[in-house]
Amino acid sequence: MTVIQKTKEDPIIKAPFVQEMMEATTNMWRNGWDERNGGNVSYLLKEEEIQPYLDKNQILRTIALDFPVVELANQYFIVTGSGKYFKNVIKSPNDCLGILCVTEDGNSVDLLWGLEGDAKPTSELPSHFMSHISRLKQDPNHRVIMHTHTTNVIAMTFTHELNAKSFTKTLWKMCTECIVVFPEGVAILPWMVPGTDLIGTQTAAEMAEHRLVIWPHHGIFGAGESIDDAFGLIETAEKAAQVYMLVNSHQSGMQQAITDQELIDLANAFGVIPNPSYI
Ligand code: 2HA
Ligand code: ZN
Repeated sequence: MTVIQKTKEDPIIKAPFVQEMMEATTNMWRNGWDERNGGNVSYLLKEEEIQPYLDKNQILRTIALDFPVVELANQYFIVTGSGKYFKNVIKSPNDCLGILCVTEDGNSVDLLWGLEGDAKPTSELPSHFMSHISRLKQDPNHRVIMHTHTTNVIAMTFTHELNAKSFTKTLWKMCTECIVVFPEGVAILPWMVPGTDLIGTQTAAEMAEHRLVIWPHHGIFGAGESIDDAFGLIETAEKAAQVYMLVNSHQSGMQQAITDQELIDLANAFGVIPNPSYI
């Protein structure tokens, strides 16, 4: 039996959460955000969601973590694989994606499906897991962490001051909807080596108060209650960054802008509370 036939026959490919991962990674790649093996997604699953497809006692292999996540013990996740190309997820989901269960002691994950050929979960698993822990403390409905190389957000980290307050205000002013979509604003980390526990703890610390954390000259982390929610948040910030880069590359520059008072009027009209340390 060839791998392609096996993929077609595997009923879990039709599961809504696998389809959502396939669709999201394809859209992210088509948006030009996830070149080569850039980007990673993790999605917290409920036991009843995986139960029709998998036996939780059928463990394919156990993968050790170098950072303990006992807070996530016995939780299920579907994740993208380390080194996998988002371009290829739709063709080979069982190669590029994996379903994991965090062990009771939080020191490893049991692989229940996918990541074929000894593949590993995303290199950014520390940042993902620590961010899930952080967001779940804020929002019991939290489910998704998404990291991607949003082109215009990256570009903006070269040309705009790297200050969370001023960066947020600029984004809010680039599209009317922004302050409604992310009233808490964005956080910005200093440049750091990716894939490390340090960038994970710092991302997670910022996730306590924001659902968007920018990694300068690299990309963005977004959190959400669903794939659509996390994706929608990231694409709203990316759209604002695109408008900023367009306006700033235009010879006439900015002729007029949304004022601070207009931002406050928007927040009042939509019933959101903008981050008081930003405005
Ligand atoms: O290669 O995006 O941050 C995957 C990444 C690392
Ligand atoms: Zn990255």
